[in-house]
Amino acid sequence: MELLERFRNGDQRALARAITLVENDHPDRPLILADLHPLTGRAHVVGITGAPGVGKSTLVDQLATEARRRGKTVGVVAVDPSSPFSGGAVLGDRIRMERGASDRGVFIRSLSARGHAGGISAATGDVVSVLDAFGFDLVLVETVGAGQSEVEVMRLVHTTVVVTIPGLGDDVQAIKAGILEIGDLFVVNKADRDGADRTVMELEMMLDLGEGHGGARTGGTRAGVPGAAGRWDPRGHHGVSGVPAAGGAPEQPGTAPEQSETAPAHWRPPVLKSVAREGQGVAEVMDAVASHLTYLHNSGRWQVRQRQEAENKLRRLVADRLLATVLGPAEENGDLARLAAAVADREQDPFTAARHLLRRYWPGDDKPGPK
Ligand SMILES: Nc1nc2c(ncn2[C@@H]2O[C@H](COP(=O)(O)OP(=O)(O)OP(=O)(O)O)[C@@H](O)[C@H]2O)c(=O)[nH]1
Ligand SMILES: [Mg+2]
Repeated sequence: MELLERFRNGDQRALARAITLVENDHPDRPLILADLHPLTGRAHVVGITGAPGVGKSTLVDQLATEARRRGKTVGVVAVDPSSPFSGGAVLGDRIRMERGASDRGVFIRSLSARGHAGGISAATGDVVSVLDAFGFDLVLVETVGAGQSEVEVMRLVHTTVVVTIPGLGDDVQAIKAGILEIGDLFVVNKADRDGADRTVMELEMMLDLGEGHGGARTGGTRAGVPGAAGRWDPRGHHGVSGVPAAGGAPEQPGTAPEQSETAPAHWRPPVLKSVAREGQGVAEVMDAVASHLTYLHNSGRWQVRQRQEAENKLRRLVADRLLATVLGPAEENGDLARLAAAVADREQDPFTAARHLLRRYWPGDDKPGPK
């Protein structure tokens, strides 16, 4: 395919086109993703999430700039729920106007949160894969927290940055409710406002309380805080359970930062302050993001995660295929609607109706037996 050839040669217009095809579920989508698969698995994918207006886009913008300063190329995906009418291209245009057009090491894409057949997380995952395949060192994913779909989007990433602002007592409660588990690092942005230190303290306390419960994605107790001055907390050096200790070489050449001998086998999310609008604290956030990547490699979590993601993908593909095989024809010839009506009218129970559909539409001779 000519498009993929241009893609592999680093043509950003081919990249944009590939994303559009994949995002819109074009018939070539499986072909494109299959073809690009060998090129994926190298980017460090970082999610930036938090309540509306806390400064995520500003921070993403600054992080992208900082990454470029460090010689890394950056792809950005913004899942933008606030522009349902325009399809959410606002942020991309803004950043592109500010710097993107002249810098080939940055690429920004907005995704509308609506209108994706397989759901926003699947669409985001595909776009992340395409950016990964294109060769960006860092892929930043901005999404508004903390609904279920955002949590799903955050499962796609290696490192989740949760952004909050001072004085949001309720926000801290919201964080406690769900986001605490998925945050690999916390940023109190708008630290130019009163109460930033207090919010940092509250978050630290909650993280200390949560220690021992383990994180949803890190999967172990969280200890080993990279302190404010970048030192590793000695708590990070005690016993490890179930995870190979530090020292393993990174699986993915070219993306890991300098391997640190002292990187902990446990990760306790650091809490940092920033004034994203002024660029303050951004380098420290970038350092923490890089430290987390080192931790993922050294602890063996990177590889575990890659396999998990591959398994999830396989499960989803098989499930989608089976659903389409069984329900596609049933939908077309009205069987599904007819049976649904029968169930709704209490003429038939849903179990019998489901068995009927499976017997009739399951491919091959090995029809599923009665259960
Ligand atoms: N005072 C102050 N304002 C900031 C800071 N960072 C961002 N802002 C402002 O906060 C507002 C929201 O910033 P965005 O970056 O658009 O926030 P967001 O979280 O991406 O917003 P949504 O995508 O709509 O959820 C803008 O007016 C920014 O200029 C900061 O550090 N201090
Ligand atoms: Mg934003």
